[in-house]
This record gives sequence, C-alpha cells and structure tokens, in this order.
Amino acid sequence: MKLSNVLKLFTSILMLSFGTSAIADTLSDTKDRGHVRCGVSEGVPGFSNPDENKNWEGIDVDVCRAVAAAIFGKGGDEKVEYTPLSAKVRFTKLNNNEFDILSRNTTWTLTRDAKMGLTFNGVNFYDGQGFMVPKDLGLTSALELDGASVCVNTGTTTELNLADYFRDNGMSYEPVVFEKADEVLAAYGAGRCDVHTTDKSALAAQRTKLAQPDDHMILPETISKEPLGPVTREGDEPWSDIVFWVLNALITWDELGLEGGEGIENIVGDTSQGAEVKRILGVEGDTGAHLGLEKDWAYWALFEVGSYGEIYERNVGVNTKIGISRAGSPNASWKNGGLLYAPPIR
Ligand SMILES: N[C@@H](CCC(=O)N[C@@H](CS)C(=O)NCC(=O)O)C(=O)O
Repeated sequence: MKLSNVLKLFTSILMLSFGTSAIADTLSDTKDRGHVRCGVSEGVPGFSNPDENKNWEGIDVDVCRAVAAAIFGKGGDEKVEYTPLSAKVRFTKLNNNEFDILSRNTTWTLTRDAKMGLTFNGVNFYDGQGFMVPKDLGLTSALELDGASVCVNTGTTTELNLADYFRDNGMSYEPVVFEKADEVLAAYGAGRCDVHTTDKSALAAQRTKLAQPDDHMILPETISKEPLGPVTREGDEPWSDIVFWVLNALITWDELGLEGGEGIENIVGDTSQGAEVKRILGVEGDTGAHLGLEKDWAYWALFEVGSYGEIYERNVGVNTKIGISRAGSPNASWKNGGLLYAPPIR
C-alpha cells in the first residue's frame, strides 16, 4: 500500500473512533442514572406546575412521565427529575446537556428547529396567542388596544407576535418585559400594564392565579399559531425517536377510544382485541426493539399516565380550573375533526 493510502486509512480509523465516541447515547445515560431529566416551566397550571405536595403535574409533565414509564416500566413515571426554566434560558440549558427533554409550553418554529440545534417531536397541545385585560376597561376586541401597555415574557414567540400584530394593524403599544412568568403576572395584577399576553391556554391558567380571576377576561382574537410539544437536542436521534413515539402512543390510544391506567391489564389479556392494539401493547411483534426499549414500552406509558384524552381532561379539560373544552378544538382527535393524528405504530 502506498504511504498516502496508509495515512488516509489511519485518518479514517481515527475519525471513525472519535466520531463514534462523540455520538450521544442519552438512553444508556438515562438508564445508568435511573431517571429521565425533564425541563419544565417555573409554574404554568395545567402544563407544568408543582401541586401542594411539590409534585410536578400537567400535560407537559405527563410527556416526561410517560417517557420514563416506557423506559423503566412499572412505577417508572416517578423516575423523573424536573428542572424549572424561564423561557429565556430553556434552549441554552437543553443544548448544554443540563436535561434531556424540554417539555415546557414551547412553540415549534422554523428558526428554533433549523437554526438553534433543536428537534421538535410532535405536538401535545395546539395553542394560539391571546390577550387578557381587566373587565372594567370595557374592551371587546384586541383591535381596541392601540396605545396600551402590554406585559410580556422575554425570549418567547409571544414577544415577536405582539410586535407583528400591532404593526400589521397600525397600532402602537408599550412593552413591559419580564423574564419570569410570575413577574409578568404580578406586574399585570398590580396594574403596571393594561394587558397580559401569552398563549391562550397559559392565559387561562395564569388567570386562575390572580386575586380576583373573574375581574379579568380574555379577548376573542387568537393572533398566532403556537403548536407546543417536547423538544430534544438535534443529533440526539435515537432519544428523539423515543420521545416522539411515546407521545404518539398516548395519542393512538385516544384515537382507538381506549383508556390507560390499571384497566389496561384487562385489554392485554383480551385475545379478541385487534392487531393494532396487540402490537401497541407488545402482545404481538416487538416495536420496542427499534427504540432500544422493552416490548411493553407503550403498555407501561399508558398504564402509568393514561391516553392523551385522559391526560388532557385531567390537566386542562372542562372539569379542571383551566377549563378548556377539547371538543371542537384543534386538540380533538382527527377522528372528531381535530388535528391530533398519530403516525402508525408498526
Ligand atoms: N409558547 C411560547 C411562549 C412560552 C412561554 O414561556 N410563555 C410564558 C408566559 S406565561 C411562560 O409560560 N412562562 C413560564 C415560566 O417562565 O416559567 C414560546 O414557546 O415562546
């Protein structure tokens, strides 16, 4: 072999070995550590919020719980460490490896996806931005907000949409900007601004924290699309696949009109169930092998956390303080005219 070829071969071997060792193996790291590391908000009821016993709950928290149950099996949903994050620091900290799933009312956008080294793994809540105002201002439309002062969270799509909306409608406003959601709410509650703006679901949630929630209203306009979902690091492909498919197992179970929880034990033993149900529960086939998980990965996610529909109703549905009806909304299943549609688990 010519010397130049020997050198080439040597360089390729070196690159290969360095390259391989640099590939993240978030699943192995997670198994070794014994828990999933999940980045959440600093407190948005219904999405990610500590309850009175300081246990995290919400629709975003349930994504992390489901991933942990898919990895660790029975009781695995409790094997999650939560890191509360402001909007401003969430992406830097994910990219710095401080946690492995960002599940925190985060909107999927082109810039975040293509420029910021992030991967979006589906949508767990279709949202849109709105405005909350004190009822005694007597307003009926956001188009009456010309000249208003507006409290807003920095580092969000909210800030950008706010600027677009006022400019597009030839109106001016005075931004009053904060890093933390509670600062925005406190400032709005203390009358330091006329308007509070964020995703409508978060507005409904934040309204419940005000001293007199009934003194405030959400204006009818929805000024943006905010598809919210779990985010991972770009290049962390096997891990991103797990997050994506766990979320879609929860959605599929809802499409099938089935419930999770302990009742799922009866479904697993019911031989009359169709092929799709048997496949998802790992009774037939082994989709888990493709994800580096056990056969029954989806069974445990559904056992511990429930279907998407159960998660929705428990956290933000009409019988909660947040009270957002799923029926007729984009968060209904495609089978009921909504946007939630899971690719096939096969
Ligand atoms: N979905 C928007 C907004 C998300 C956002 O962070 N909204 C604030 C407004 S309430 C929030 O939830 N903050 C929670 C926190 O800072 O803990 C985005 O991804 O930029």
